[in-house]
Amino acid sequence: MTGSITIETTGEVAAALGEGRPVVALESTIITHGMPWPGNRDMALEVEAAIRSEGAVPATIAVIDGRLHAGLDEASITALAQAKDVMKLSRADLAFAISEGRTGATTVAATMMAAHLAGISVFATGGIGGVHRGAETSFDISADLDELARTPVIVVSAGAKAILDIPKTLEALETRGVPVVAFGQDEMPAFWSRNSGLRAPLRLDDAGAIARFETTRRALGVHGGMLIANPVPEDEEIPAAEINRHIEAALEAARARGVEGKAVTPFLLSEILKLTDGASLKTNIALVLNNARLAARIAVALT
Ligand code: PSU
Ligand code: MN
Repeated sequence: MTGSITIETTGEVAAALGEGRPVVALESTIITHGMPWPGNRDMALEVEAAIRSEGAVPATIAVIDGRLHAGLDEASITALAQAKDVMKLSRADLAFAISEGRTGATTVAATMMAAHLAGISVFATGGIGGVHRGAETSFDISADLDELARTPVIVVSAGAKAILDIPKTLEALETRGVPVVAFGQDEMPAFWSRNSGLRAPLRLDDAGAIARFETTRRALGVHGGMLIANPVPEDEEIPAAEINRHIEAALEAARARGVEGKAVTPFLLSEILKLTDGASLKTNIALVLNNARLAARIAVALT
């Protein structure tokens, strides 16, 4: 049997897509696996409000009881933020959750797939998955990187999470032909902090320039997505030297407990939350909000 999947949208999302108005996709793994309740629900709702206040429509992506949604109402977001046993879905298992009637949160990779299917070309998140430290032995490289190479969606992030190997992540993106654009600075940001010590491959300073780059890529027939690396606001960052100590401790805890596979990223994020006494969560929320605002401005500039 072949056919197409019905995407459930809210009236707000359906109307915007139908009229060609700007829409910004949002992922849900950050809600279910990235932050604890109730901060996760507050973050999800604040991010939606930030997108609306910039003149775009938010579409949070998730699979609920086997149905793929692009746009969730407040009650559904609240339910998802408290739900137990939610799958973490990437390219490998998005269809599995649908065929088995399961509930799953979408990672960057699965959110890009769903956004593209729904006709949404801009997506805001916190940090993408990438090449993990020690990947030369663990082979742990996020499917987010291959998705960026193949699916035409602009992903607005605060860079790759600093728990990763950022130089190797940049190399892997370069190999795959994914443009990485730092926003408003020369340096690649590192999620909780504005600095990584690495120069970003490209730099642009306003949403209009990003939209022009995207339309030029399309005109050239270049396939695939692009990554915008938007530094966290200065007054909300955790300086690199400070967060790096906690990252080292969290990585050590993960090794000691033998945490593997899909569990690695959620485990590290929750360890760092404990080690920083909640400061990492405050910064995480601030950077997602900052990315949502920029994504909305890019979506507006594209229409
Ligand atoms: N950024 C966050 N919190 C998260 C993630 C990113 O601030 O929870 C999620 C994203 O959904 C990303 C995923 O796609 O982590 C990467 O997981 P993995 O390394 O297992 O591919
Ligand atoms: Mn992995």
